Amino acid sequence: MRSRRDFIRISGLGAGGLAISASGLGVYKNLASSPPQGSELSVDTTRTPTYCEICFWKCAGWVYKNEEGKIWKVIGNDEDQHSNGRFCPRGTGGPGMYYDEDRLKTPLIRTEERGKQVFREASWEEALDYIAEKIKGIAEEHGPECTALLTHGSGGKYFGNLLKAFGSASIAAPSYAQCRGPREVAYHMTFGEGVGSPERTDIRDTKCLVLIGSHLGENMHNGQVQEMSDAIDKGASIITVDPRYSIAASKSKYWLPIKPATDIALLMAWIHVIINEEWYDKEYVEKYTYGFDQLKAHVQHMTPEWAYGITTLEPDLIRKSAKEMANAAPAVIIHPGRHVVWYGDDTQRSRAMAILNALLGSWGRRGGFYNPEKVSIPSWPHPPYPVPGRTWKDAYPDQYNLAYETLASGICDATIPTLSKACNFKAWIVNGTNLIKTIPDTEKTLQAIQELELMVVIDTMPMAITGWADVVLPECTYLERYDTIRDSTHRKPAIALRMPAAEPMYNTKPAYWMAKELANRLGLGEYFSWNTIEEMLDWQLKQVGSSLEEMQRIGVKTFDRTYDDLYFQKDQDMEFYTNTGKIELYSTALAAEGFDPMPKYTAHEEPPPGFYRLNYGRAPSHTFGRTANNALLKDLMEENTAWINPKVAGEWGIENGQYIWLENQDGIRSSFPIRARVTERIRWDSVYMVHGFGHTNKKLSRAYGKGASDSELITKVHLDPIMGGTAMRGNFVTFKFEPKEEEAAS
Ligand SMILES: Nc1nc2c(c(=O)[nH]1)N[C@H]1C(S)=C(S)[C@@H](COP(=O)(O)OP(=O)(O)OC[C@H]3O[C@@H](n4cnc5c(=O)[nH]c(N)nc54)[C@H](O)[C@@H]3O)O[C@H]1N2
Ligand SMILES: Nc1nc2c(c(=O)[nH]1)N[C@H]1C(S)=C(S)[C@@H](COP(=O)(O)OP(=O)(O)OC[C@H]3O[C@@H](n4cnc5c(=O)[nH]c(N)nc54)[C@H](O)[C@@H]3O)O[C@H]1N2
Ligand code: SF4
Ligand SMILES: [Mo]
Repeated sequence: MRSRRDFIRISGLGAGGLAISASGLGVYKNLASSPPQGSELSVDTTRTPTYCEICFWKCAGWVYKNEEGKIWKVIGNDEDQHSNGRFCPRGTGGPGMYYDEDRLKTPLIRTEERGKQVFREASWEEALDYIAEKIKGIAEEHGPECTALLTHGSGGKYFGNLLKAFGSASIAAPSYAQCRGPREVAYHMTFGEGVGSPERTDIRDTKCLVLIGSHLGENMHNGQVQEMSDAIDKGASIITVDPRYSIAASKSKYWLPIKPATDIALLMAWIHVIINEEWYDKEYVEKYTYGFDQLKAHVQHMTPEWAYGITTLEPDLIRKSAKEMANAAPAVIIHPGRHVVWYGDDTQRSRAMAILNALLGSWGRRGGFYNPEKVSIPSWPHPPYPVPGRTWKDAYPDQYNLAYETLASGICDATIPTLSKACNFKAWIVNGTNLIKTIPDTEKTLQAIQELELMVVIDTMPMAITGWADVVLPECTYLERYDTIRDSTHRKPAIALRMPAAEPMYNTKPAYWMAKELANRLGLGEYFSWNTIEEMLDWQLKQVGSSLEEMQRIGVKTFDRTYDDLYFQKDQDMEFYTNTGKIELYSTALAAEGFDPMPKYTAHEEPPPGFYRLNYGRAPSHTFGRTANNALLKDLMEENTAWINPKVAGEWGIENGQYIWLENQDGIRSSFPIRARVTERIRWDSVYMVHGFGHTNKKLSRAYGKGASDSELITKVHLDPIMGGTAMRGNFVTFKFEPKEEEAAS
């Protein structure tokens, strides 16, 4: 077994720099101090607290400045459960976002047709007046419900307050229908509760971690990766199911190189073995679950031999890995994954994973899933919100009744007028989400945008989405602003403060300021009745026994748990928030909605001849497309590559390192070439690439044209009938050796 140091070092080293390693990908790099360069001797010892916005793990840290008062580096806060005092490579590179000279610098108003990227600079006064007038007009004509908010990131809370005050409840984040939605629904159906973020997985104390796709180590969610490497050090075994030899696979006792799109067959065969061999937790199943007999009958034909024919995994490997889990139970985790929108039957795949956890008794047990707790921060008092006449859901009267959150793609689709859509949107406020690259089927997203009377985009960088905006509002970076208090769940309830380490550069402003200014212009000032953000935060913090002054000093405050209920107590009687009050192996809610109450395997489309399944994922040093232009992180990885199996590369005559173009089943060719990485680490039937490259906005001087975009190639979307998740892995690519003619000519 490899040591922890071999696995990954997420380090909170002091001055001078940070060693980053993500073994397996060869990302070894010394991130020197952030620009402007500062030496250890010239450190200003004052530090201000923040939490990181480079991804959504929200690690809390400290920002240090150099003696000229310039932001120098960000390191983890030792008190923080998300980071344990150590930032990941991306978080350490955060100052690169602040110093990026390509940032949006002033409000912009579009002067030509959409997509042409011709804007004029405007004052804040003018831009905000313009938006308020437009939105008022749209509300008068179509109702306030026709404005939607699409948001990902901290400032969304303020725009959410604005929108609800205005009379619309259509507020969506792409982290639901494009990410973790199916798993949340599946866990609700099974345990009556979702998984949440950070995930409630007790990886620290697990004896067996089963990763279905989840590529921890490349998926660099900080505390989780640290816990995984600690668990490995303590002897935990890892089982990875992945068609690609991921970093996690390289640390695994069992790697199951599954044929893509067949996971449900494997999961059902595992369930079969665990039930038939009587390896399940009998007491737990008896006491807490509903539907065991139906499940047992349901899986009888789903033998490892049956699954072998589907998954290409040897029956013996299926049995041995099932035994490994059973031996570790209840300290075993079938990891629920996070980006689970794969093939359209994703809620059911997530259900199969949840059922396995239930059979092994890991929910509510040490080394399985813990019961998280949070501090609830009260909202600043405001009048009640008006009740909207309709919402996005009215566009889908008989669908997605089990979706608990709004679907970003649902809003997008409902914006395109068709007879069946009862809530057409006329205005979008888009905050911190690059929808063009984020929602699959870009053509459709653009069609929806063309239907809008107004699209306001709040961003820090000129991205694909800002090019389509009517008004662009430049937000200052997370290092230059106060924000909502982080109150996410964890083993212990805790809060974290973000405050500005420096004045906003250029003519940029924080989201809370923009939302309040817009509220004033829309006659909604009473929903933002605080005078200063400091006044509001101090009031909120005092309600939970802290203060702004205290949080400015300590950054993170951890509280004791209310009850000793991190895990179930022995023989404890439990009631779960499901229809039966039990953990539902047989889902009564799914049955009531007309869906299969227990998961079934159904075959998915195979690649046509000469095509390969398009597979994509994360790189340790980047977050989606938001870091590609970051001067510090670009050095760690400047472009993505297309992983191609040597057998396939040989057939096509593709050399390692050669630039090629990918073209999908619908004839869409990547705008830019991508370098081939010929490697045994990918199955012959798939091609793998990291998401977030191939930027098309020329204003991104470092990222423009570097690598290819998976989003462009994801034109076919399979909707999860249960909750509307947009599955992205049913696309196929082939290889081309020149750009499309029109691009070649230009
Ligand atoms: N560094 C970094 N870390 C991140 C992020 C980031 O941008 N950068 N983003 C964060 C976010 S928001 C999310 S949602 C998570 C996503 O991270 P995960 O939830 O871990 O991602 P997935 O897309 O589920 O998994 C990708 C893996 O699935 C494998 N795979 C592809 N097809 C199949 C299949 O049919 N079966 C199986 N078993 N495996 C398959 C791929 O080879 C790849 O290794 O990462 C988070 N962490
Ligand atoms: N093809 C494809 N599509 C995917 C995925 C994939 O792997 N492949 N992953 C899916 C997943 S798991 C998720 S969670 C979503 C993520 O989807 P998004 O959150 O849309 O991801 P990003 O591309 O990082 O876009 C974030 C935008 O916010 C901006 N931004 C960064 N910081 C700030 C800030 O402080 N304030 C403001 N106002 N803006 C800021 C960035 O410049 C960028 O334009 O994408 C989903 N879509
Ligand atoms: S995991 Fe890394 S990028 Fe994400 S919040 Fe933590 S330090 Fe920032
Ligand atoms: Mo995500």
